[in-house]
Amino acid sequence: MKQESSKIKIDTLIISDSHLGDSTTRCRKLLGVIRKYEFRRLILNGDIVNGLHFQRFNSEHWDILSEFRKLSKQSEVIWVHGNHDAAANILSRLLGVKVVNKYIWEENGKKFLAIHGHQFDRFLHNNMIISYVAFVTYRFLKRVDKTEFLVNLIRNRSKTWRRNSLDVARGALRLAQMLNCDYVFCGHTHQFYQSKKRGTEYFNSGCWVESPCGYITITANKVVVNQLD
Ligand SMILES: [Mn+2]
Repeated sequence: MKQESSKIKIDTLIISDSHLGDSTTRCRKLLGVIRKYEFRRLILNGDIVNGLHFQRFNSEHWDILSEFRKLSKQSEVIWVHGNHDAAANILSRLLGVKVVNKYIWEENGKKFLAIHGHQFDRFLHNNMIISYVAFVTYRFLKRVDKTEFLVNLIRNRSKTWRRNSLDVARGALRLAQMLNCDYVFCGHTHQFYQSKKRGTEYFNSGCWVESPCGYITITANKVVVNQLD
């Protein structure tokens, strides 16, 4: 219990797109963040694991999963389904976490919504095969190009990527307004992004497989986007 007191107290921690099983996940940084805070609620906002490829998990990937298991005994841990979370239903029982398609909670008079965001990605839905090829190519590039020069170039130049980021924000804001939510949180695009529409605020929590990586903290309705190198 000595350790607990040194932790920063927050209401909610949101992370997304850790893609555990991918060799590029920033595991140590992610573990550092999970251990730095004391929270009542941890939202794993999708694409936490990379499909069903458990053989690709290294010891750090497993460490993170066992941390989730530990946390689920003392706080609320919610796993929101992402498009790469094929393993969520299997793992959730092991970890003792709840798996949902979207999650709504209320606190301090405000209503919050967490949803991964692939539901609003029109390109992904209309071009399943192209999307898959693009994803595999992108992952390959990330593996061979250690400097991430090419990956960043593609990501920054690609109109599709930018449009997806806007699509997701727009779709998420629309749903949040339908559900009378004040805040909506997504992942999926791997890009930090914030926007606001008629009083509803949208936040994208980025990812853990590229720089910058990061996460979102909420304390007394104050939302902070934290970016790490
Ligand atoms: Mn996704």
